[in-house]
Amino acid sequence: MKILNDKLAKVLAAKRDELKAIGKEHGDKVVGQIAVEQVLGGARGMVALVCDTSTVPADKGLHIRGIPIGELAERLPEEIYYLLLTGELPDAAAVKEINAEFAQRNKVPSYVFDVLDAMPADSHPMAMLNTAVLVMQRESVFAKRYESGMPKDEYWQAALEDGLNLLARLPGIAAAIYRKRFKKGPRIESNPKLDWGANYAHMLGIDDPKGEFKQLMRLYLVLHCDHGAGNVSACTASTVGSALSDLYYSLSAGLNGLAGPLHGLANQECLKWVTETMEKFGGVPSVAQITKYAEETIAAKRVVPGYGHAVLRVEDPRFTAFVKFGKAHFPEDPVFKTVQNVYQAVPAVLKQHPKIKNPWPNVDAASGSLLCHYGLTEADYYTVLFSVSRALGITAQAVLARGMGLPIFRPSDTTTKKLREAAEKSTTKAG
Ligand code: CMX
Repeated sequence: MKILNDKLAKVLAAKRDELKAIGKEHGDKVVGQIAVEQVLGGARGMVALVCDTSTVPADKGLHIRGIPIGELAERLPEEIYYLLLTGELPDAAAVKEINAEFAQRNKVPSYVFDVLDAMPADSHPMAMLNTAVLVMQRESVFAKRYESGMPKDEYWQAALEDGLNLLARLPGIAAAIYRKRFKKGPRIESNPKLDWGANYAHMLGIDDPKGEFKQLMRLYLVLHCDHGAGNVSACTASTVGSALSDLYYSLSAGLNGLAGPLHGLANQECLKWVTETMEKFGGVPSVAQITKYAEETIAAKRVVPGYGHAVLRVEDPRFTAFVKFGKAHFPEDPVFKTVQNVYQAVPAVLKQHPKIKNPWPNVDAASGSLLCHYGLTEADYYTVLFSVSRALGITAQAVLARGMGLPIFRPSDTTTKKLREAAEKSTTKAG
């Protein structure tokens, strides 16, 4: 891992100096204000985290290290991992090194499969994945080295070891969960000749004569890799990691957050909503029929999954990239056509409700239709795919956080009474 280690050592040393200098020169300066509605509104818009891996401008969507995600859609997930960590795209030698590391580290301890076998057969695939990650905690290099007195400036190297081991094993674990949970037959051995995404596709066992499903998996793993630090899964993982809990604890914690229907589970909910409309109307529903169904969903005080976002105020570029893939490969697929009709119908419905700040599709609105086309129809599994990808960002953020020496996370709280008193005293309005 020489190339990546050497590069990171340089990048992180510079980053530590930069952060120290900012803190020393400007530590007492004010960079924002907090309105009462933010305190009551899930800390929306409060800047309290430092994250260099990616940004999500509300009017543009995900950028990885300054590069719009749409421009990275043809890249391999391994390249994106290097980019997330170092800020630069890798050359061929660096990609080869990461692939070799993944291939060398990918053996899943057999007790992981014993634990999965012992779980109830109807366990949610996300509960299975997060249990598998957590049960491997005894493998943590960080935890072992911490116990034997590791100095602070080596934390990032130990976190990188844990990150690489986890990323190497996750596809095999995730594929095994798919095959076990949905009775697809025995586990499929990994193929060391394949890249990370293609190997995951191979181990899932989806029939793929033209290699298109492998192509989709690479795209899927790139598009979901990271989304800043404020989202539930990244924020949870970094909070847990800030206590120096190792990546097995922190990744599992973050992915438990991803398993919520307002976050990563929305891809499962979205496909279910789309197929519900198809069942209700007996085929590909018209825009008018979907409009009515969306209105009924909102009237029943439910959300339309795959639409809206806490930060974005435009169509999610990851949705755009998925739709481009569908149009190029199977424009006539009925589920895909329904997703496009949903896109024609739903924003107009959501715009009727001024409280909904973003009527546009997010990443989860189209992905299920593409997976379905290739036979991966089990929607309950979709958040596991999302998780394997998001592990790239979460583990990269952890390496950087340890390398930058970020402190334990400890925001402050207030009581309802004190909030009211402070608000009544304040004469300043946000803006
Ligand atoms: N359908 C119906 N109502 C919606 C909605 C949607 N798609 N999006 C937002 N709203 C509602 C909210 O539930 C909220 O209602 P209440 O005031 O009654 O609680 C109101 O509009 C205001 O919400 P907002 O400020 O626009 O959005 P939030 O930042 O509170 O929430 C999100 C963002 C994503 C949770 C929300 O848009 C949503 O629930 N969308 C559907 C679920 C989904 O697709 N989640 C995946 C997001 C991407 C990801 O993290 O993976």
